[in-house]
Amino acid sequence: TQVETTYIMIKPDGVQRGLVGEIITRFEKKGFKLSGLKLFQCPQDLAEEHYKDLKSKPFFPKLIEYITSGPVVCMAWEGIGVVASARKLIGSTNPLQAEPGTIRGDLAVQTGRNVVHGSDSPENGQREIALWFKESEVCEWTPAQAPWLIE
Ligand code: DAT
Ligand code: MG
Repeated sequence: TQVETTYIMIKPDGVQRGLVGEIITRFEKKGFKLSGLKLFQCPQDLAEEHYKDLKSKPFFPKLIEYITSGPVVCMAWEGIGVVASARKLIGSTNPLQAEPGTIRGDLAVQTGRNVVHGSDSPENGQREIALWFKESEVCEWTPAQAPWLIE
């Protein structure tokens, strides 16, 4: 399994509900490395670009309205197999179907208010990080704990 980077975003409901620390903690505790982090008010055109694959869906206008309705927390997380692992930590799209122990399973009830986004492939991880971050906003660093996580 490769070292990858994924784009994780705490959606406006997660920020409004005071879940920022709780959500970041889950990725930190797992052992992934934070390489980008900011609070950000997403403009309409960026939201549409991010979700461009869903443009034809009936819920698209509401999705864009939701994502732009307040600040989001943008994050880049790096690690071995982080893309698929983060999707497991996040849980199913519909929070009522998400397993207990996952972020959505523990913290949300509705698909339209599912508190967090995670990239669905390493390619989309790269694409989304380039979309949401300037190059200078992503840091290259080595956590002190690295040798205690990866042999
Ligand atoms: P995920 O966020 O789990 O990757 P997705 O990429 O299929 O799910 O959809 C992106 C977001 O769009 C999702 O988090 C919530 C919204 N969405 C998806 N399916 C929906 C539906 N059937 N009704 C309302 N919103 C939906
Ligand atoms: Mg998706």
